[in-house]
Amino acid sequence: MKNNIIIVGLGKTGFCVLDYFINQDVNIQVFDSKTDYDSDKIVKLSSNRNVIFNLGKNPTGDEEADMVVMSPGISLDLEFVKKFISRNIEVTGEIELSYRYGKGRFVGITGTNGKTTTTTLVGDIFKAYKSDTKVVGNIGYPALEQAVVSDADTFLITELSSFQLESIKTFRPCISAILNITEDHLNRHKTMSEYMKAKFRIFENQSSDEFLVLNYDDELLRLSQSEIKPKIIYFSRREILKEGIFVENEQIVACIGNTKEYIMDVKDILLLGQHNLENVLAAVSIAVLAGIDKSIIKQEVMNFRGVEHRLELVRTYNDVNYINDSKATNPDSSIKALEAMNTPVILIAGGMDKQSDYSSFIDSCIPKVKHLILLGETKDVIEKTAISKGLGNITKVEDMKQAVDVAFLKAKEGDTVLLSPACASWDMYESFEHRGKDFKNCVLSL
Ligand code: UMA
Ligand code: ADP
Repeated sequence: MKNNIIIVGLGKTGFCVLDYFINQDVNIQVFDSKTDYDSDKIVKLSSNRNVIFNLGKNPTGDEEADMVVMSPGISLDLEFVKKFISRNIEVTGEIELSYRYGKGRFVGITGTNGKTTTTTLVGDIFKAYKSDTKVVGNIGYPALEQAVVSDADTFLITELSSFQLESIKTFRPCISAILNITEDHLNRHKTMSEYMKAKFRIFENQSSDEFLVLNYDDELLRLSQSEIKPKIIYFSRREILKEGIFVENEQIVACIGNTKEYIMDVKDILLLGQHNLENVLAAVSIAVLAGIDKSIIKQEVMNFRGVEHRLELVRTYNDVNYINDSKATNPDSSIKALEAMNTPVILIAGGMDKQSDYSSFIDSCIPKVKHLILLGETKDVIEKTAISKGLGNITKVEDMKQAVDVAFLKAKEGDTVLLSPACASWDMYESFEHRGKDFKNCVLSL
């Protein structure tokens, strides 16, 4: 009898999983709660007799199935998922399948913030060392399509979200890294402890000859080696460690076993902000543990200019810097953006409500933000927190154009206009990229 595969969600992940199974001897049912699909694509795929599309609905949980592959954006708490699980049907995700059906050496990178920046830099370093390296995962390229065409020694540098880690079973990176943990995605994970539990799954299958890279400066990540199988290697920008990757006399140093090696000067990093120093330290740690020569590491870090929508300088106009940090989708990332600013700031913030607490974010605004411009679903709740803490210079607006126009009027020579929303974009935009592009267009047309 043929296996019955159910794919839930037809975004990037769903299409990739469908591509994988479509040429196999299995029956596939695809579900997506949305109806507005590119019908030509669906019609073409429907000509494969082993696929049935169920658009405009989720499964009920009563369908015949041997495996259910969920997209990461869909909660595992939904009733139909519980029903499948109670019937002992495997509910899994695309990251698990890439490990199970693919080849290659996975390097897994997670954390609340800095994943894409770090993953991109690690990718650059590894590609300079081994040109067949692939960069995949939450960064926007499902891992499965690359893993199934990789060789056993190909590196797959994989950005992993808590959503993706929630559905792994045997996935096992040779090196894993957790960059930091702060509050995010509580609308999905409900509590910080559930969110952390999902993140910590990244190392659950690693063995004692494999590595877990952790941020020593993040108290939530000072884990005890006795409770964890992989060897922990810490990085720190604040402290000199007995073993690990750290900063000493403004130099990045790697101290592993009995070997202490100078890697590069901190001043040669082009990225803004202390948080980016942490991202560089994490990337250097991973590269050192993979045995990559320090000259390659240094050269790639020195060439790295960051990723679009992360503290990206759009334009200097009338001696005011306009910076796009649209990827700041939670309070901590915007706090870090503000810490990296050394001028007065006109801040544009607000977006989709993820039930975050904005108190610390407002505390960080107080010394630097001379005017706060709020838009999106969270504008009232952020305003309330700001007023309760005495931050009064606030304008609420309806769209990005108005936000940029107000910012332009408020900004004086030497100031910075910063879009760093502290919220996701989905209340007004398709994605944070779409929001960032809107900001850039408004700024460029000033
Ligand atoms: N859907 C249903 N039923 C539901 C809810 C949604 O069928 O009950 C459908 C939607 O109609 C949609 C599909 O599910 O068609 C979307 O699935 P998805 O949200 O998992 O999106 P993908 O396109 O598969 O993208 C996912 C990641 N998205 C999320 O985790 C939300 C992408 O990360 C990732 O790049 C991609 O897989 C490839 O791995 C994006 C993201 O925002 C960038 N990630 C979050 C973040 O970084 O904060 C975690
Ligand atoms: P992620 O992929 O985890 O969302 P990104 O590298 O895309 O991370 O950066 C997202 C946002 O977080 C950006 O606004 C960036 O300025 C900020 N950020 C980047 N690295 C860090 C870090 N290590 N700690 C806190 N915030 C960070």
